[in-house]
Amino acid sequence: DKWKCPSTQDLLNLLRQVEKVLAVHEASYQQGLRSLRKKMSALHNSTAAIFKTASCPKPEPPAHGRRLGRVFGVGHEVHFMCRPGFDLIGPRTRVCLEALRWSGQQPMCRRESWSWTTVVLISRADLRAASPSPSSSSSPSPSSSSSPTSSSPSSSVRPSHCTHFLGSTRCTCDVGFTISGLDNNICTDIDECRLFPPGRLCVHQCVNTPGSFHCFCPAGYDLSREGRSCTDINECENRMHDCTAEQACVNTFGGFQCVTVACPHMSNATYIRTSPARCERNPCMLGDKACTQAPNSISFHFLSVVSNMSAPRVLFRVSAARVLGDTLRFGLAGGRGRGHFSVQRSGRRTGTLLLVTPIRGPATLEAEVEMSELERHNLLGRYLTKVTLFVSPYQF
Ligand SMILES: [Ca+2]
Repeated sequence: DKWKCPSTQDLLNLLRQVEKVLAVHEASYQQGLRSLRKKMSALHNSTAAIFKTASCPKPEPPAHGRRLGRVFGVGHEVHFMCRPGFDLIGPRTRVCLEALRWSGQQPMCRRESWSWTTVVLISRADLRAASPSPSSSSSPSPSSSSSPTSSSPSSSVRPSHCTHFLGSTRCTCDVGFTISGLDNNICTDIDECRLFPPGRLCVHQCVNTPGSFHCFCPAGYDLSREGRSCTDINECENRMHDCTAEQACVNTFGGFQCVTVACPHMSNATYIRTSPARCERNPCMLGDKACTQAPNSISFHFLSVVSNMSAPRVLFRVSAARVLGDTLRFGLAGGRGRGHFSVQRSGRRTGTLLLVTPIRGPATLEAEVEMSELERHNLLGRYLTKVTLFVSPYQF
């Protein structure tokens, strides 16, 4: 009786144990499923929320103008225009950025200058007719008087606040206004834009407003937080560019450029792209001298600078990673606008591309820096670096 038959009781116990284990597994499986469902639904809700709110706040139309465009989603544009007789100051188009704010700044409509002057003259005449003559009251207690406010807050003429005390009168004006030269009762707007030399108050454009002023930036810039200088918008990072998949987007001051890196086609040598901005020569046939004298590699670099940068200044450095020969030579091989550049050695293995004269933008210049390696006056290799310089139309 080596094989003892298990008793019914033993079998029942075993079955119960198996049942228990299964029940535990089932419970934990159910719990896992529940938590997975919960996570899925949370994820679904949050993505739905993102898609629902992925739009910029509704942009207001400027006073005396209108806004075109009703879709405020990311990447969409709105356009602005002014009523006849008004000039648009600021950007004509704004794009909803991924940060859920509009590019550029809110534009305004300014009355064309001739009609602006007319309005100022009329309101000044109205005020003079309405304002009482300076009182010569000898009342010992100070009394205040303000001219009737026929002027709106947007008027460039306002009544002064005068205090009469013991026969003398002191008149003050609101901030941004000054006593008019003719009449103590009238305050005229200070034109801050004329008070300061161009570029001092606002880096780009200054527009005088009654009691204040406003700075505007050209398209491609945002007004900075302090309200006077302009910050370039990075169109490449904000996906505001229209470069194709084969092109690279290069951010520039005031815009962007779509660039294509194409390897040269030469009769004596062939090239292959080894990285987004580098081409290398395919191996030459033995004894093919024309091929071995063609550049071993061509690298492409794109630089963005502002207009009228002071010179001389270093733009770019070219270094040899490893040197096989006994001599390295650096030189300017070619490119558009050669007169602006020079190449100097700045170390045993390094050459420097210098800007030698300032460049007034907008302009696109190219410089080709060549590094050649020699061993006992025999050419071992040539390495070309093509530098493209995008010069902004502005000095910021
Ligand atoms: Ca830009």
